Amino acid sequence: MSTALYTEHLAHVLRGTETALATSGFEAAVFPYGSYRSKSRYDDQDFPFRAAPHAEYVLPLGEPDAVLVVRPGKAPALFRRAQTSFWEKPAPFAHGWMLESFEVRTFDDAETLLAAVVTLAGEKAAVVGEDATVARRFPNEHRDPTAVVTALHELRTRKTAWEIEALAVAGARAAAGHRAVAEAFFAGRRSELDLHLVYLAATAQDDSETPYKNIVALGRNASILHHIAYGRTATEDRSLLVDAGAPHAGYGSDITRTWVRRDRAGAAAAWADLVGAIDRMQLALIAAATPGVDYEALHDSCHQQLATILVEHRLAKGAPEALVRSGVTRAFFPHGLGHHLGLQTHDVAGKPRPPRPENRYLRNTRTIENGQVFTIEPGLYFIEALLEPLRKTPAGEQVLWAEVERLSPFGGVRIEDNIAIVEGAPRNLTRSAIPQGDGSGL
Ligand SMILES: [Mn+2]
Repeated sequence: MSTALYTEHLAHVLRGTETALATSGFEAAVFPYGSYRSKSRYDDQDFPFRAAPHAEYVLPLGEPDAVLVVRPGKAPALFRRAQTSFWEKPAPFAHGWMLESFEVRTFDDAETLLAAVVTLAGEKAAVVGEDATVARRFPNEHRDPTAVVTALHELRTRKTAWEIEALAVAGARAAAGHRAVAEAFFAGRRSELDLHLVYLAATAQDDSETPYKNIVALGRNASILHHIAYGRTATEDRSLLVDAGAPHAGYGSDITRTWVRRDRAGAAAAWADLVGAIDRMQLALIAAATPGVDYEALHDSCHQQLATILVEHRLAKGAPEALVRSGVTRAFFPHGLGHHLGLQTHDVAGKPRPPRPENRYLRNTRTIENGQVFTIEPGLYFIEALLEPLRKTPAGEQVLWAEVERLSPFGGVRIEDNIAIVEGAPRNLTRSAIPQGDGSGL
């Protein structure tokens, strides 16, 4: 990745931070990376470390106990702890060259480090992040001031060229895992746990390093939207849903693929046809994701198109508009079309206003703009907990239950790509690295 792109990114972030400070009466910003957190006060084990996104936005260091201080017109300062423990040693920072833009100070103990942070930051510093050890050194009204936090989150909704590159690299890394899992699945019977481990090996990730817990679901388990209780035994299931990402420089990809082992004119063939229809719809929705389009309108359009697919695949009957109005499409597709993506899998500030009540799980209500990165992830599932109540209502008469029964063993389909809006057009960061189609092959 280009050093020039990062230099440009850093200048943009520092400028944005300075503006956020100036408009809210602060003269410096303090961004702690955070510390290890205990799993339980009765235990001495910690959760795997996750660095605070506000600090990572400036420098993706990923290091516990480090603190950044940003002051207008000055080089940003990085305060680090010297690594003196003989118990453990963190992985070296993979992008050491980035440190050239920082004034780096190293301290043997936490107390001296914090005192130096307070001194350099001065009396008009805003501290942004959850690290209580650092925050309590500053007056209450200086901790996470709403105006500063809101401005920084707003800034993060429009990615720099460097961030988009990082997300593309994170996507390519995840794609290698999706490819390996698909190959293992097509080669023969495997358990969900086994496929999960294939993914980790192919992406060179430890489980705690994935941006979010992998979802690996065979057969009916694909109807569990966040299935992470992996089965330990190989099954005869002909369908597989994998929702898994990978990190790069603090940024994480978020990709879902649905695969199917076809059979001759049996239910698996019908299922692959349905996956193919969802795939064509997903690509059409991506093509329609251009600046000025309201993301919630895209979500609504998805429901309209899903209704037509339900009718065409003989899962429901009647007018598509009626299937949307009566809530039938929502029983098959209960989640949102997508969310902003960045340092956080569900990135900040994607929802400046709540969605309409019928779209309650939608995480993106922004108008699409240049620089945004978001997912487009339509799905269709056979979820017992949603279909059973539907069956008992008048709207349930529009559903063709025999076909629902026949396809239920395949669980569900979700197809998720990561999209960057660049120069007025959607750029798919995912498709060139991992195909989808009807899911019956790579
Ligand atoms: Mn997602």
